[in-house]
Amino acid sequence: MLHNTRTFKTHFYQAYGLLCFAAVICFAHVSLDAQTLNVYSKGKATAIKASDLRSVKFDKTMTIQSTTSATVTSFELSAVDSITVTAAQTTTTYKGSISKGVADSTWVQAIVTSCTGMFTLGRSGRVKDASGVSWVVPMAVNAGRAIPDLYNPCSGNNTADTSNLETFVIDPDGVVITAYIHADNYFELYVNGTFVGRDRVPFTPFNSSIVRFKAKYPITYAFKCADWEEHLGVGMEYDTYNVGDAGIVAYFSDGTKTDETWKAQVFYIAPLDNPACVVENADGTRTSINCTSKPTCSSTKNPSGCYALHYPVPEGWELRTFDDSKWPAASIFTEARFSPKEGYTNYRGLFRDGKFIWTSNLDLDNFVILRKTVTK
Ligand SMILES: [Ca+2]
Ligand SMILES: [Ca+2]
Ligand SMILES: [Ca+2]
Repeated sequence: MLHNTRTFKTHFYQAYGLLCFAAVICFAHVSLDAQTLNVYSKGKATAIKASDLRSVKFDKTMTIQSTTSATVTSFELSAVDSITVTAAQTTTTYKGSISKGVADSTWVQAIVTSCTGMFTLGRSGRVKDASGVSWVVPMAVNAGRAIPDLYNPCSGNNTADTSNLETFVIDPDGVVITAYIHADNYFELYVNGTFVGRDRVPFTPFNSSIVRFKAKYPITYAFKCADWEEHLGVGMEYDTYNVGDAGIVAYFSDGTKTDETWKAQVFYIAPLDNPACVVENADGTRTSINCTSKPTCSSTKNPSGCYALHYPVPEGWELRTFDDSKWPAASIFTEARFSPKEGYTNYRGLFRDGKFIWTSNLDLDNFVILRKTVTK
């Protein structure tokens, strides 16, 4: 019997302990609904969902019968390297909500509607999670004031007249600050809880923005940002189903700049072959850093096989009083990785030493909020 089968490794005994073992192993006595039996044989892994298991029989072979079909899977015991039981990921495992496939409704979000350069119309979409709740992707947009472009390839260089730039008054007794912002692809800026404005171009071309406002210290900056997408709900773009990347750089004339002192939290992660790669921490933070940025659902151009994770935006995220102490620090990326376009490279002097920031995952984290409070 099995005890004498030396080819089984320690893993097996972990699995073995979970199973109701006899000549026929009956799973009715153990709750394996959320588990998967993995059999590793000759370097190849076979995964069987516990819910699909009818029986497992050991003789000289390991024979697995399915509940859903007449399928019988057999392994030569001498060729089995190990057996493990892993917890399968189900919707109930996550604080985030899981959707699968592309949006079931879409609408145009763009302000710019035509362009002679590289132009992709910005569309928004709605995807439903398993419980039927709708999520706007890549993020819900504030349809208010659009910030002037510093640079927009559609309309030519430097479309903002900085001498006549309007000053948006947030606090009448505050100081006047000018901000320069270059985002891949879209941002909204909130200062001291007030919506200052939004990026004119949600998707491409890659523009940059300039905005002047009056605000009083301590000043809380909050960017709501999206890596825009064409295949809405699955985080991919173009006919190639490319996984798009993101990032933002900004400099404020009071010396504030984007850097690692900002906080960054993700609210929409896609595309994923399996949401199990996303780590959710007890403090409510999460990271997709362990997830591949080249999922199979992308490389096989199969958006219907892609998953996404969505998280609700907490009340008051833009306010000075909002507690972001648990949020992860922003990650810094090199210029080569971020690959800024002319909206930045033609105006390096204005952006000074602002750094390229995002959450830890520039590829899969598509809706991100970045925050920083400056005290003077
Ligand atoms: Ca933009
Ligand atoms: Ca992306
Ligand atoms: Ca992008």
